[in-house]
Amino acid sequence: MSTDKTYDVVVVGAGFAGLYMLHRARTAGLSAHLYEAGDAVGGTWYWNRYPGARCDFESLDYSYSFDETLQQEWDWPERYSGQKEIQRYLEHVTDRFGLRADITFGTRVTGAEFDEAECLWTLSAASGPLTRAHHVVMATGSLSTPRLPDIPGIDTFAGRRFHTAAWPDEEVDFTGRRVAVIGTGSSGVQVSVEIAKQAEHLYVLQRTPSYVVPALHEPLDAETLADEKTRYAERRALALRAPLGVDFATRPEPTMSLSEEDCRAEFEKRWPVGGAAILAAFPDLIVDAEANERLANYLKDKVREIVEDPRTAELLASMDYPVGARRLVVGPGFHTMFNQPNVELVDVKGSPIVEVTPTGIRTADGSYDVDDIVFATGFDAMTGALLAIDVRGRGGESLAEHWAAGPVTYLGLQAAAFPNLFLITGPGSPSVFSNMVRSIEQHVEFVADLLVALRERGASTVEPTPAAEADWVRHVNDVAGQTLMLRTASWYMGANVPGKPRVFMPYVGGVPAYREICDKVAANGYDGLVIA
Ligand code: NA7
Repeated sequence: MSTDKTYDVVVVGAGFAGLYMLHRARTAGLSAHLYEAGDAVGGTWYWNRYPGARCDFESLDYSYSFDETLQQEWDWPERYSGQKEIQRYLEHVTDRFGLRADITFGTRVTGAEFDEAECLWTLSAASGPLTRAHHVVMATGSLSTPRLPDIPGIDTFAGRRFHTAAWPDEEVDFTGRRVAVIGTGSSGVQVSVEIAKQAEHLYVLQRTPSYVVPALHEPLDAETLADEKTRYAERRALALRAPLGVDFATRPEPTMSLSEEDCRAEFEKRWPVGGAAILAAFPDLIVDAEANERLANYLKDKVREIVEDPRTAELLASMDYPVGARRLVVGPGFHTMFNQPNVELVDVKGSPIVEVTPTGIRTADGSYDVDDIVFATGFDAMTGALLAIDVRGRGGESLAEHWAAGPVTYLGLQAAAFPNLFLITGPGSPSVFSNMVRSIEQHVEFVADLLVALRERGASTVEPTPAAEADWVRHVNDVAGQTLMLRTASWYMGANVPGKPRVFMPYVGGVPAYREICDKVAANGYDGLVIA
């Protein structure tokens, strides 16, 4: 590949963020190109094609809002879309806006180096230099670097081994097989429910139990969909005012102003609706420990109601942290699944995994012979994909060096000494603590407007001041400290990756508060950013 071409913008990653960024850059009249490691668009929704992979927000919310015709013409067949449907939607968006011609697939960007004299980034892949660009937008995803745990003997296993986030293209049949699923986060919960339908025996290995809620998985018939579409503008407007970027009709009163009975009645109303609505029942559930405990107790009681075996129920209900401090898992059918005779919960907190053997898994007090192991063991979240690229800014400083003590950014969008480098849903943005698509649209629009402002000013670089970066990191931490989010270790703070610095990464002040801050920054001529 030649490096002769110099683009205004190069985008890395063809998920929701990268596709929209490419579109906005082109509409702003900028020359732009996108590199994608996979062979198709989709990002998260391209890689996570395990059975049961489904979005935990309704598609009418988890979809682009920037184009009225697009949202009117696209018909979501189900309320919560599965992976295939979301992938189909993103393929449609790619063709509808003519983006494909500006995308190179099958190319993993491995390096990005800033030349201070020329004010240009050079992007490279393992095969060598790719191209040059004035601006680089990393749309590499928050949960895109899968993690295999450091369990001794993993490579000795003689059966089939899968990771939910690197699932094979072809259908995998589990009929008649003994299967172990390691992990009970969103992926483990979803995949287990599907595997249990086929497997002769399924062991679900649980270390930390999750709060799991149902979801109203139902087809959207033509009439319902048409009705929803007439109210799309209102739905989108409400979403912009909602902390999670989805309107859940949160009651205005603080939880503890109601009796326990009235709270339970509200939770009970929301339980069959499913999804994160229950966590948004009252405004203070993630802030007030007593309020949170009411919800926690309600959710634990639900487990005991559903799961017949009392020991299994107690293990599934043994959460010792606030609801929402780890990602609430939307997993219809998960608890009921444990009433099937072929499904068994294995407590690997009480009896940790010691090793993987050629025939299965050995824990401190047992052995489980299996044909297949499914690792639903999560991601190096928020920084993994960025640090997998050798990014070098001013003075040759690497992003890895800049983030040695944990990721630092201004607004989650830029890092000091990395001019013209932008992150979409980076650490310090609401990203994983919001409806991703709402956050993505806001970030992309902010960056696109900024690029236009640079062009209008005839400026060649933009980067945050170290002071603005430090202030933002402090603010993100202060906001998290006012919630219950720090009361347990989680991937939100890098705790699932040995050696990763513990820094709370998402901005949890809510999508509207974040947007207001960004809007003010822009209105003040881009406070905190040096434009030169
Ligand atoms: P998560 O939520 O990070 O879940 C990973 C799970 O794997 C979690 O239950 C972990 O337990 C478990 N795990 C990881 N390593 C081990 C070992 N060594 N032994 C036992 N169990 C282990 O990832 P997901 O893919 O489910 O979901 C990620 C996000 O994607 C989700 O929040 C949605 O936003 C979509 P642990 O908690 O570490 O005790």
